Amino acid sequence: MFTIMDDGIPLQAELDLPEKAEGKKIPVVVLLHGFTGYKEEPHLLAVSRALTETGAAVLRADLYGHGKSGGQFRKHTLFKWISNAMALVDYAAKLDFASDLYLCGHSQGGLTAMLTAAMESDRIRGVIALSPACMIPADARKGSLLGLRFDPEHVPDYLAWSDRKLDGSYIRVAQSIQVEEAEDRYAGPVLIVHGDQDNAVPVKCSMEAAQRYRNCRLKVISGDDHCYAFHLDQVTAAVKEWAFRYLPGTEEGKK
Ligand code: FER
Repeated sequence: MFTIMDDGIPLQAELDLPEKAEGKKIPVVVLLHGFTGYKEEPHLLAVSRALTETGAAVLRADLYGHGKSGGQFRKHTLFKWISNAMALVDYAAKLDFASDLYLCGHSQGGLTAMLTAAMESDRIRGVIALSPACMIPADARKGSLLGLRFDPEHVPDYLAWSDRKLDGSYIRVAQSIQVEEAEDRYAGPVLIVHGDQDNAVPVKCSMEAAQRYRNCRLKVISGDDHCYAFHLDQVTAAVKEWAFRYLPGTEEGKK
């Protein structure tokens, strides 16, 4: 583990490398976890392994207020996560072995990857969004997050949910985000993977996003949930297949 700083906030990170890098330039994928997630979640490790097996490097990090990184959970926002993602992309771009850069994220991290790719469309060559939580901004505008109702025009100081709190700033930031605009601004290739039994983020969100993107492949995993408890092998197979096609230098069957 090592530290990447983002404007005074330490982000704890790991770099996963292919077994044989052979001193050549390889693609680097920045991998983002979801809400309450962390960089060692099993589905993230599986996706990272799938990518390194194709010959890419993966930079995984705990984002603001999560895992071992700095910041308080209750004070995290999508703006802070976008800033973190941009800092991670900056770090990846400076790696001496880096060729092309990619963003991958799960759920709220998938949404963050989509939003950041739109801002960095000149240097992000592709996006892998795993069960992306695209509905968060619209839900925040409707006054419904985490199964809680609130007045969207009089944002509460915080939402209390389970034994945690989430400040109103999370809601205010989410309300300001236009996901469709980000989808329209990104012309590179996108892979979206989503289980059709996901109770946290409806698969319909990904169907809409896939329609809107100019160049998107949607892989719906039949019978799977938000973190792929049932068919993680199908997720990693979809990621590998897409990587062979869109990450230069990756190879089928490469270890
Ligand atoms: C919500 C539904 C899903 C929400 C967040 C999520 C903050 C994120 C899920 C994830 O990242 O896994 O209402 O509100």
